[in-house]
Amino acid sequence: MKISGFQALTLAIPEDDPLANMPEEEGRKRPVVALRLRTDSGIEGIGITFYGGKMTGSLRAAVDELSELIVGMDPLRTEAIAAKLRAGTGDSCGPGGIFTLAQSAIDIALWDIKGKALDQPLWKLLGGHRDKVPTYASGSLRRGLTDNQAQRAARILVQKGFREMKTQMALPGNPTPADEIRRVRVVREAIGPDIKLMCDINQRWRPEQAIDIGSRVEDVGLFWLEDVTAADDYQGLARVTAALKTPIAGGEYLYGIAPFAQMIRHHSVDIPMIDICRAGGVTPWMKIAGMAEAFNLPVVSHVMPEILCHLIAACPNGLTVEYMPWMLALYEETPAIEDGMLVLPTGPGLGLKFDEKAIAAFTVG
Ligand code: SMN
Ligand code: MG
Repeated sequence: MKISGFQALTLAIPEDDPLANMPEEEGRKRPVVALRLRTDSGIEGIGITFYGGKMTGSLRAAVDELSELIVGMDPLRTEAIAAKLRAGTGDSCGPGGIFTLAQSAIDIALWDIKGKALDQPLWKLLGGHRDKVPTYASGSLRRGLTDNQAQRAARILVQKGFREMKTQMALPGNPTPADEIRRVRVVREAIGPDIKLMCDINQRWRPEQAIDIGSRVEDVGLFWLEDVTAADDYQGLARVTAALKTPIAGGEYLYGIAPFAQMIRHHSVDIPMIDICRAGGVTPWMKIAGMAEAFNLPVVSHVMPEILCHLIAACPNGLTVEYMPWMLALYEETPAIEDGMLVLPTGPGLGLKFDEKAIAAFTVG
């Protein structure tokens, strides 16, 4: 089998909140780059990547340029293709950034092709540890909401059957520690003691703030506190991780494989979170998960549950899938949630088909 061609598309997806209907800003769109990778056997693989803001045009150009390089290659040889991509940039595109983001769309599409060629769903090809995985609602309980809105949204998520959900601290404006603490307490109050609650800081605290506020919310029983300080401050993160009983998660901002070795070596986090786009695709994502497994650490996914459910289900140390619904509208069907668990698809590859009407409506270039 050979790669015979490709089509990349730039899409703008409405930024709605299908889980709790609490959109941040009505009418705003989220830019992503979609890829169809075609083969001479008629099998087509799909991939996605995104920046989230400006430079989406540059990312699209990178996906086009890198995809051109691999036409004629065997799509099953993912490592040979990775080497070709790196060589194609003169081996000097840096360890991360736009290269790994673009590579990710290609690598995801290659694994979709592998699954389709072997007529097996991706989660089985990668190890098939489980056919159902825990999942948590994400994207609704944002820091910009009022306490009341956050409580209302949290109750909606519980009513919808979610057993796990993520909120945020590092509130906008000039919050006092008391304001921060109040937010997680009111959300906990709304959902009761049995729902797993995570909280994301998105790198907005200093280590000292994280230790101060984190220690004052230990009794809330957070399942994890995420990205409490700058993602590459491995020692600062380690200080927070050592100081708090609450598990610390982080890693979504790291590019490629090697930074995770630093993060793990410094005991910076209890729970590595791996972003597939920044990692560079399925192949490096699984390598990072294996590295964490060797250090007795669980791993969690970041966004795109329709794709990441395969990876979390495949590995023995996959903890839970972030159910961030941003891109679900791109597909005809996405994995169902039953009793708070994501049910893995049985179709080959990713088990996803683009909804062509939606794709046409979202295409901007
Ligand atoms: C997040 C950050 C950037 C894009 C999407 C989501 C957030 C999360 O940190 O973990 O959900
Ligand atoms: Mg996060």
